Amino acid sequence: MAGTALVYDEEMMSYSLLWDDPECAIEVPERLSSSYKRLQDYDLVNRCVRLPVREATEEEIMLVHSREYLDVVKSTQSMDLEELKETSKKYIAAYFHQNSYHCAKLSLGGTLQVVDAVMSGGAQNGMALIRPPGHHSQRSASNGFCVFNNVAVAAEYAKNKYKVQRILIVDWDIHHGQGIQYIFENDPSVLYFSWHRYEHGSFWPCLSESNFDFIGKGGGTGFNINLPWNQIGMGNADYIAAFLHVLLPVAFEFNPELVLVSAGYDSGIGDPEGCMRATPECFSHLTHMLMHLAGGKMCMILEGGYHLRSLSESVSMTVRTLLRDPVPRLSGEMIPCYSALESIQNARHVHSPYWKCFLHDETRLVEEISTKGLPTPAPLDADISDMDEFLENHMKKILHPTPPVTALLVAPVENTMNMPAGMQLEEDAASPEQAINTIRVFNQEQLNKNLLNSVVKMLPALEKLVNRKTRNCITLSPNASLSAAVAVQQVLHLGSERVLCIIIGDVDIGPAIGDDGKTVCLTISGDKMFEKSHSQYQTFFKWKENSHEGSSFFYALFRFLLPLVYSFQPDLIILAIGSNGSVDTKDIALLTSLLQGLAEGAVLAVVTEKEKEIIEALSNILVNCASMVFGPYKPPSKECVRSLTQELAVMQAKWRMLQCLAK
Ligand code: X5A
Ligand code: ZN
Repeated sequence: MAGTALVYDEEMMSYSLLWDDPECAIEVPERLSSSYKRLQDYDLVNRCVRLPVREATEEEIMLVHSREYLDVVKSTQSMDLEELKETSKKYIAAYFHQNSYHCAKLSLGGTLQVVDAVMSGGAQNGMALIRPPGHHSQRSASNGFCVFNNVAVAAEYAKNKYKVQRILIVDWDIHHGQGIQYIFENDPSVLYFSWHRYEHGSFWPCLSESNFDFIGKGGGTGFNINLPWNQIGMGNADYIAAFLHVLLPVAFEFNPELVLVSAGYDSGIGDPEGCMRATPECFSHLTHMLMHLAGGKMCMILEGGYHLRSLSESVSMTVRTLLRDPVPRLSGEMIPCYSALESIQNARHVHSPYWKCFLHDETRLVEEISTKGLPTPAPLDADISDMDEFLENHMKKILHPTPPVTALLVAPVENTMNMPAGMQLEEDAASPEQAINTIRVFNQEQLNKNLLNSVVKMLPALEKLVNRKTRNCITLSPNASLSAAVAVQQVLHLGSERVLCIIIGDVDIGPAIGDDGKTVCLTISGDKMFEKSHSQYQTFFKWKENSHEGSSFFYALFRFLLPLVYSFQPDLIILAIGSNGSVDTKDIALLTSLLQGLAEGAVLAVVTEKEKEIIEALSNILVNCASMVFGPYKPPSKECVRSLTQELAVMQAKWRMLQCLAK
């Protein structure tokens, strides 16, 4: 298994601001060393494949930049202080030092090193800890501390060298990467997504083309997605909603071959520029979701991030997730704010002519109120007097030891399947008396010997799952939905407080699941359902692919399933898969993999014994080494959308992440 590449070199700390300029003073060399130090403290550096930096060549720089601009930057090497100041003044929010040119070449070269590692298969994914940053830089201009546009050059480089046809750039820095936008605005092979603090145009760089209605030009129309934040204080729920309702559906429809992330962390809590409140583990979730695109080929390229502790914690969470450690549970209430919903609604509306995933929901514009000239809101986090201390406590709270076992298999001894490396076979079994006690709530006729046998083997595994002795578990059963019902009851008994149960396929359900407020049960079936009680805790929709050339399940995932799960925030997930033909194995695999981002990966998959293909696919997902290729995806059929939309209406009043219209 190819791992995670990491580029870092202290050489890129050898330039800094030489004069007084409050705007540029935040971009300090320690941004790099403190991030690296934190990675070391978490013992993450050792687990990465270290790559050396190199200087980018002139030819590489000129993939995006003009000869004239390159010569200007080059000439700063031999300038004196006054000349450096003069040159810096020609640009907006830029500064040069005699080592700027050298460091900018290392920064870009380091970026290309990660791209090479990921594209050649030397690494699955990677991160470049570099400075100067790049996303504001333009063909012939430095801007916003950026000299060369690292990510834009990386995209051109990947297109030329590896013949990549579709690249997704995700810019989660809190500033608009207008440089990247300008470079690719006509180019349909690069899909650029940026969210940014905007405040109706009053926040730097104060450009009208940063608004949601700039969607690209010519052949590139529809391939530029701007999500402006019109208020400060956006947090975890807002960022996750933006991914679920705007970026991910389009990204899956686009089906990139490579993902580049302009990974700026000024969008995190405590940052003096962004004034947002997303906590470090939010970046784990964003990373985890993006890992399902492009067969996992993803390069994280550092951009901004000016609160050293927040930056370094968020960088660490990103790298941990690239290394496939469990994703911590998100903190805070999962309710997006009104202003975030306005932005999301508007972005979806302007893109609905170009992306079929948006065709099925009502979209309309929210009236824009200009707050230009109004006083800026009071600084946030006044409630957090010491941000460093807050972050230290916060990280202690959310980070837990990784369970010693990743995946546990519960199977009859005569099971002949090939276990993937890393999967552990459950040896313990409960006594038949214990099992009978546990399942006595069931009708006697449902209790046959085979079911009893599988429950006997499942009970000790549930204990290990609840007590984090294993991260996840897969169990084979003659009747998946009955076993799941037993499991729900048992994990609640063992102390789980919020259990999500998803049943796909057969709906031969035992006693009602989900009437206690602690359980949400969702059933997905291709057939007409029997009548069953229906509430905000028990829901079902019909799903059937009408062809086998590509599936459209991603629509159900992002429009319904994941928003529901993110609202509910389960501490354990039970996924029951009965005999079915309505949801493709690949889609069940994608669902399982995405669900691992919740409940710290505590997923119990209960699969009907005869579904060999599904058992094998899920085992590979759960042992955590499969870099599966999902997709390509096609737009959903009207029929599937209809059933899902009905459920949405019932559910979204309670589960607020489902909402994607402001009013
Ligand atoms: C890379 C980055 C910010 C420039 C802010 C200027 N640049 N006010 O975050
Ligand atoms: Zn920034």
